Amino acid sequence: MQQRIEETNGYLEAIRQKLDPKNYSKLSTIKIPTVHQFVLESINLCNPEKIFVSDDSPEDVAYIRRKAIETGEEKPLAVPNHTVHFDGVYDQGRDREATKYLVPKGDHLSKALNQIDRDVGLAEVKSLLKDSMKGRTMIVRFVCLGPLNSVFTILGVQCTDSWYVAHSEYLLFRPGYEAFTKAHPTAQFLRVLHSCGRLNESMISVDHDKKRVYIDYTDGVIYSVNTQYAGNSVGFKKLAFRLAIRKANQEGWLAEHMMIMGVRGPNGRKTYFAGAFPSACGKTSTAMLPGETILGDDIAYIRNINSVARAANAECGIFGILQGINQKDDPLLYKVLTNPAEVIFSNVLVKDGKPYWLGMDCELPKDGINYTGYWWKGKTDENGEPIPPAHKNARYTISLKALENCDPELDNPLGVELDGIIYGGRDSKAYVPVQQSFNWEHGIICYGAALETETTFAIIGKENMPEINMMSIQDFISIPLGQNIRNNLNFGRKLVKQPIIFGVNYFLRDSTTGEYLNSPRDKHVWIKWMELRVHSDVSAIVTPTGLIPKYEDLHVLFRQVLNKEYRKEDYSKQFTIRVSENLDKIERVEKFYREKVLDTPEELFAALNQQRERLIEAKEKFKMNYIPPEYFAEENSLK
Ligand code: SPV
Ligand code: MN
Repeated sequence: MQQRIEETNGYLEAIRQKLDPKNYSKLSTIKIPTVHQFVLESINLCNPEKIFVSDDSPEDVAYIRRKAIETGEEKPLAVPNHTVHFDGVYDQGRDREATKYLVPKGDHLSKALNQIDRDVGLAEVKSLLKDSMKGRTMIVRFVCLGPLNSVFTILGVQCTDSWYVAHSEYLLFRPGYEAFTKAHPTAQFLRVLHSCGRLNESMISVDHDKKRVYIDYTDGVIYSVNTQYAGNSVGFKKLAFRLAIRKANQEGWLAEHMMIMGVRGPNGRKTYFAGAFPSACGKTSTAMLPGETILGDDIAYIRNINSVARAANAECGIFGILQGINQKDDPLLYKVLTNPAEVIFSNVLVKDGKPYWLGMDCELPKDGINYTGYWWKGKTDENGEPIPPAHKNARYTISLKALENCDPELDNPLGVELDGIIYGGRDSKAYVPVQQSFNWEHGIICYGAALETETTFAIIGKENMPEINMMSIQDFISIPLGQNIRNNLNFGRKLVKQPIIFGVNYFLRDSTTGEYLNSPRDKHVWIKWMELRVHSDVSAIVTPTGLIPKYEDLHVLFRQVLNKEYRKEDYSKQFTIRVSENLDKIERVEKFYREKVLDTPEELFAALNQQRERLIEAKEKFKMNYIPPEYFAEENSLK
């Protein structure tokens, strides 16, 4: 104890030389020596001219907002409280190549994960961070992931030289300063050190070839440098998520890339679902379906509380994709994006103080300012390719509470009881639009672990490449992949009441014309069907890949939810079981887990094998490769 106090004094004493009395006082109110140590080491490494410690007071929040504009990291737009931020041309998404785990000697991560020797990586990233804040201010911010004062709470501290990053965090995370001041000196917390690196006159990071995002899971620290894109720089989003997955693994809970929503059923009933979808596969748009409530759109913590699965949102805001958002399909979000609630737009087209994005259902201006600077229709990049007016991955950052349909349980320290879990990929060929698993194990393995998707613009690199994205956390997982499957299997086995697992696929295409078989709005019908299934209000048809809806039930729901006449032939096409495509999928999944994952549980191969056998049996029985849903029998009776 004596030694710890001396150490505390040592760090604080050294910090005192570098901070003005006001900022020093904010920091010294916190009694956690490791906080002081982290701040001091960050100062010593990055060498900022000034240090600003935010205590989350309204003045501090307003100051951060003002500085973001004063420095030019954000520009005000015509609507009050709206700003725009631009990221560099090479910094428009999460950067898989630049993002690596620091692996200490003797430790092994799955081959599928990008990694580097810890000593080598630390030396590299620290050399890039050296003096990176010279002449600038380092902002120290405290956040709370999950509701405050809750079993879900994880504390975090970030040192960054970006006012935009600090501002975004106010919208995205619950304030953590007060919790830090009350925490025990030995409290555990996550740490993020970020620097934009060298900036050009437009305040954009220029050294993109030296972009590095390194995750030191040994010490719970994230280093991010020469990048501004929020997915790489707002450390508490996807980067801390990786550390949360590790913590969850050690402590027996689940940290998931999932939205959480309340779905209304008959007689005022509300049922909570969590849903995992890879980036840009419909996660946020599902969570925001009109008439339902949104509790989270990206990261869910799920715990076993009294043998029931309960979920909380790690965040309290949204960093969402703008492409395709319009007044007709997204009325509530559109309202927030056009009214004076606080919004940070990024990588949109700006003309006369108004933001524009792709698919917003209005004519876009012929010129303006975008992520490439001044833009005009016909502007091309260095390869002669036309530059779109706004980037596909243009985003908005808002607080969830700005939305009228924000769920009232957002800050409930006990989270909400989960009745359903959804896995959704981007699969043009095999899986039907919605199906229910036979049981927990089948759902975890055949929908979760087998989740495949085609790559999208949310990640830098080639689009439309099929790949396995286990439970949609492949990009974020920092524990052996097989272990993650085992954790999920075990989590369910300890529950008295297991959530029902569903698989959805919004991207199924016609096998001959290549056209999508569903409209984006159909997902609302699927979710209402899932809600009814959770309560055993409708029966289902048993197919080799899962339980699918009956035509009659969907017909009613299409009428109720979308006021649309649902045609039998559309149902038949959408819910036809495509045997060879499903067998190919099983092959790919099996190959991935045999070749890339060393610790795959045998149960995974067994469950895939059973699915294969069911498919082959059906093919032989009906003597066809495409089996329409009418060929399969209804489950015997309601559960
Ligand atoms: C995603 O891409 O999954 C996002 C945005 O939610 S990012 O912060 O980039 O991860
Ligand atoms: Mn996400």
